[in-house]
Amino acid sequence: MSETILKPDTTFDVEELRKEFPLLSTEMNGHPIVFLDSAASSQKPQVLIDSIDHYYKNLHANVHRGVYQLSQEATHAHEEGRKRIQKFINAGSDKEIIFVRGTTEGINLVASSFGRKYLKEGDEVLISAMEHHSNIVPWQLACEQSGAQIKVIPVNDEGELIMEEFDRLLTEKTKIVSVVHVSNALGTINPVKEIIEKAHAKGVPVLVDGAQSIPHMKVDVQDLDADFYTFSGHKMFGPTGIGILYGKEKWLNEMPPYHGGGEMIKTVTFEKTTYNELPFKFEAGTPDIEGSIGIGVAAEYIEKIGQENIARYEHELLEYATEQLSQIEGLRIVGTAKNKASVVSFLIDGTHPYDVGTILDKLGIAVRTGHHCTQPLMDRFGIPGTVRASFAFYNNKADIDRLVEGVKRAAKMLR
Ligand code: 7TS
Repeated sequence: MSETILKPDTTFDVEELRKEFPLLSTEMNGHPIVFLDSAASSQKPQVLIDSIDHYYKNLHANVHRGVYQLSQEATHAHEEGRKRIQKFINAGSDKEIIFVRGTTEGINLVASSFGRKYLKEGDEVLISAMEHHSNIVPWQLACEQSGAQIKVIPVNDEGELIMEEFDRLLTEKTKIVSVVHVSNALGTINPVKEIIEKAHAKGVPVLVDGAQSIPHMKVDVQDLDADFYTFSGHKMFGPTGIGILYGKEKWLNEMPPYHGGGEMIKTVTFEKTTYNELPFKFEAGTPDIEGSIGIGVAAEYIEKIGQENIARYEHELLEYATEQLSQIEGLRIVGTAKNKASVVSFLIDGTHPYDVGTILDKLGIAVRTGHHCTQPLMDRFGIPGTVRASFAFYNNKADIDRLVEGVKRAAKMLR
């Protein structure tokens, strides 16, 4: 195993941490797995697996409705998960933490509910050219219904937002800005604090897609002053099927419900329904209880390792990977922003990303290939897609060395 890249003045020991992720000791196609697709979904630590096991063996009952002790205990664990997330992102109140299925549902909720209340013909929704499809299509649906229009902040050749264009596009027609914090395809870290400040100066709220930022850096929603911030459990070492929509209380109180059903009501008659208070107004139906517990466990796990440690270590991995991959003849990195998270997207002259990914798979190396659900961004760069290696704190230098060897081999075979 390679030595830890981090300086010895931290308690972070990557080799020890790796042992906490059972899947990292398995094989793929007869080779010890090199997992470089954490941007799609991260692997899971034993502590999370144990918490889910414990929940189903000891705690399971439906929440918010039983007078009996077991249901009250399940409710307590579920609400504890919410409080852990409130603390994790420093939200002002746990009423502002809505459990959703993931980032996709978080954005759909805002686009649908905010859209119904506030968007009308002639209004504009400002997004960026590097959005994931899940931050494009929900707004297209909202615009179709309201007659509003989408405007797009362009990116430069390095894959950074052109902020002068943002300034120009932010007008009195803009009703909401919805931007990604960290690009899943390029790794660019966007200046969301500056975006929020400028939007607020014109009275415009901002939704931030935090799917790729939450696993890699400290996020403080009050410091950012974000109106909405959304992310997925499965990308932050937590379970699938759960995510968070943070929203400022004042917006969530004004916005109409998204889904209708049990839990989200106060009283129902055939003539009229009154809605429950926050956060339940936006949580119709039996929630993902294992998920709410699990995402809280995952958040505490990240805090225990320390987001500063994670960010610093991953930055070193990114620099090492960038340097090593750049030496391969004919390899071009797509996305060279100054401020980047641990994603390296690349192309090799004369090869197709899919073929490179297939050869890497045979060598036990998991990377993502394709458009990464960012087709408009790929169009901007005039490419069909890339090979993408994305790192988490459980990756090490040895993983990158195996990637570099694999890419060299693929290049040789395909050219
Ligand atoms: N936003 C960003 C920036 C993402 O990277 C993703 C998923 C989503 C939204 C949607 O998240 P979900 O959990 O609701 O599916 N990104 C990726 C990826 O890069 N490869 O697979 C999924």
